[in-house]
Amino acid sequence: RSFGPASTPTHPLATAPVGMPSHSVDGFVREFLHELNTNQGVTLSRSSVNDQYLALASTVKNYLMARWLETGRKTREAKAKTIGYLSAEYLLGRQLGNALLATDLNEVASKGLELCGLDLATLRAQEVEPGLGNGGLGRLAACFIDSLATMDVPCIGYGIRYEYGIFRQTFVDGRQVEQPDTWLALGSPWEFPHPEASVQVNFGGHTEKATGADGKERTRWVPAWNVLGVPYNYMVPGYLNGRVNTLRLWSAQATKAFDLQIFNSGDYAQAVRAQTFAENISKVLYPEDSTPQGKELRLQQQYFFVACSLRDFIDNELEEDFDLHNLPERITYQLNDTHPVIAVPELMRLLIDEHDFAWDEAWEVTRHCFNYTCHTLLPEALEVWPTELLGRLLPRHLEIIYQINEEFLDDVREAFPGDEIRARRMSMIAEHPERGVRMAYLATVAASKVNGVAELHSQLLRDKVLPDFSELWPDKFTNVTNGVTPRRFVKLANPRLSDLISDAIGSGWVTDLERLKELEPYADDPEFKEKFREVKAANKTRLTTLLKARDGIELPDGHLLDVMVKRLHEYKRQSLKLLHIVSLYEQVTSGKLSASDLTPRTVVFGAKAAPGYKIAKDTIYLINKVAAKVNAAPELEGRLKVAFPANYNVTLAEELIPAADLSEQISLAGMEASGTGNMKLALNGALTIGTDDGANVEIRRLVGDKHFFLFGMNEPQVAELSAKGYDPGSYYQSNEQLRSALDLILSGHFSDGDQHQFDSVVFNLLNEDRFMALADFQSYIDAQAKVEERYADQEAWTRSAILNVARTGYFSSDRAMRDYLQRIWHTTPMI
Ligand code: F58
Repeated sequence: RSFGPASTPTHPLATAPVGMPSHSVDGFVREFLHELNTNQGVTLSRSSVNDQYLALASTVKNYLMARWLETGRKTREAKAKTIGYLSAEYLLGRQLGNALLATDLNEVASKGLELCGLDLATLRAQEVEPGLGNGGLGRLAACFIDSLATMDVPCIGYGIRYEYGIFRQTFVDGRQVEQPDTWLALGSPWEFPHPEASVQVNFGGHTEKATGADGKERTRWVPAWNVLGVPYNYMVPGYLNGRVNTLRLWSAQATKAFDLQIFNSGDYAQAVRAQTFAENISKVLYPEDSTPQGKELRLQQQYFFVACSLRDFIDNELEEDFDLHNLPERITYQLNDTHPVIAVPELMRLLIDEHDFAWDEAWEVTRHCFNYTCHTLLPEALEVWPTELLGRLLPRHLEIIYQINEEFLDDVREAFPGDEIRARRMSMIAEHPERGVRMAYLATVAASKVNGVAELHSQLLRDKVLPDFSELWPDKFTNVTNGVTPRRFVKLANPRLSDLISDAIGSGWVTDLERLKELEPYADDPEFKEKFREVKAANKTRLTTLLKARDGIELPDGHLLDVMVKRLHEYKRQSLKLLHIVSLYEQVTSGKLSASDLTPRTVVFGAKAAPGYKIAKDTIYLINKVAAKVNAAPELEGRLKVAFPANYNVTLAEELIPAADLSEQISLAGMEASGTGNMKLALNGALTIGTDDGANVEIRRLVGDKHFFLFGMNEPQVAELSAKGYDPGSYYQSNEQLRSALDLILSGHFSDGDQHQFDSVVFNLLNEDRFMALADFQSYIDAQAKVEERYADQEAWTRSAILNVARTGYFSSDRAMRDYLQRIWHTTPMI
């Protein structure tokens, strides 16, 4: 630990606050050209677009720098409580646009660049987004840190600097093919590496008992190998408020131990392999989005970033003489799902083994430091680490977990005397199919608060996933419905709508989204409605231009844009949407339905499948095959079109969402924890067709039944059908429209005559259909008919769309953060 100069500085500039470049166009141009020359080493006339982008990024960083440094100083001085957000994923999206927005530099930059003969949009398009997350969970973390910075709350986001983020999806003959995401290849201007502040992380080995000089027996962990965690800092700017928080991502590097091995063994090649081995830890993001793979490397990743993060705060953020008994006053760790839960035994180990705490003292501190957010209901998504693996990789942690479990089960037995079955049920150690640690139970026991991410989800979490725990500790459980940042997903993504809103109600909504309510009267204002439609139409044109250039996709004019964007998963039921499309195609091509009766509609899919998830990948293939037929059918020309641009990511979301008319949120009730795409689409004026699931429930309550197309079974009905025995075949038999659609797929029509190409998808639907797509089919079709009816009345549709915007301000991540502050973190903003 050594910060600052060795002796007191005497130069006046050495203690002066860092200056900020001027906000004038001239000042900006000077700064930009300076960066181009000194950072990129090129003149403007010889610079590439990448040089220009990198210089622009540096320029914008310079504007944020003084604020960043000042934020750190202010927070340390105030000894304010910090939120330590522990997340294995941050799906950040591009940084430049957000940084320009946060510093109010858009206009200055655009004018300055124009004077240099450059175009801001071209430079922005050069940025490769950091895709360090799979989907909703990772994007939520990114929204939350944006909101905390904007609300002036001290927060450090901790995570992993994956060298390769979520794979780049390509389609080869309609099948998904994954390419590595080389997001760092063209430079990474937003990060600040600090190799000098690296942290050593140990693994493996064994534990020993040793008696110290004081006669006390202590446990010593004798690890077998270690790696270094190198911190990379990223700025997290608040919106126009001068606060810049930090996101600290850890990168794994080989330690000196490996150098020593090179020296000793003389086997250079072997030693370099050891180095590669260490660096593997932060090499790649696991692309599984709902069933965690019990892979050793994944556990290494989890412990790696958590160990670095805990050490970092204690060693670098707290005062040197800080009494760790008071740790909960200075930090509260939010566990983003179970991925960072190994932090619980790690903090216990630090306190007991390295800071000489007694067990009870350590537990007292630990249980006040952590809170846990659960993001799922699928049983297969709950992490269980085999004790064999945990014990081999982290022997001391496994001992600590066993002891936490023992003491916890003593409490259970005391609360429920004689109920041994309950104690076994609640044990953190599962015995089947193999002995393993149930990370969700460990998290629940250690956390002060446990929350779900939407009302329905939190209720099901209490009643179905963790019922014994909620009975024991009813007050531990709470709900915080998710939210999304209006900066990125409205202001940045939809500038036209943002201007229209601000012209009507002022610009306060950007940081106070409930003010969108003030738009309600405009839903009946013909002039506003006309402008609202113009905004949608212009956003569709923007999307059309992009998709043409990006994917060679032609979007027809004037269609209802029907959007289903999310990871490909059976429970999300892309197959149900597909059955709708196939059914329309089948009816029109067989002459049962006249194409002129269809509302002109373009369905846009965006979805990545986990690389090892066969049915999901086959569904992608089927969507592409159906799209090819639909798009080539002359009868459907101008009436129905299916577009599936590859590689849906945050950047594409920002283009698609503002153009959408209809938002598809069609998961089986009780399966989607919350959803956040549903919120983004509603806020951008799309109407939802959705089930009573996740946050859809709350969206519908807020926008009103008339402005939401509800269909399908609700959760109790699903449970009832399931209990009584679900038979998908009976729906196939009894529903002619459904049967014709499925038969058409089975006939090989979409697979060049191959009748078995899509067996995995279709047979699964017919025989198992775990997520009951067939049961909800008719209800979905009926709801789509209502969509078409409403869309035919453009005045009514626009009214509903405006009311969706006006009534969904609740879904700001600022509100979610306020809820966490009040109900979970018990702290307040610094101002
Ligand atoms: C998502 N989970 C939920 N998990 O599915 C979604 O309903 C919710 O809105 C969102 O979290 C935010 O709360 C999710 O994205 C993952 O991607 C995990 C990645 C690692 C393996 C397990 C799933």
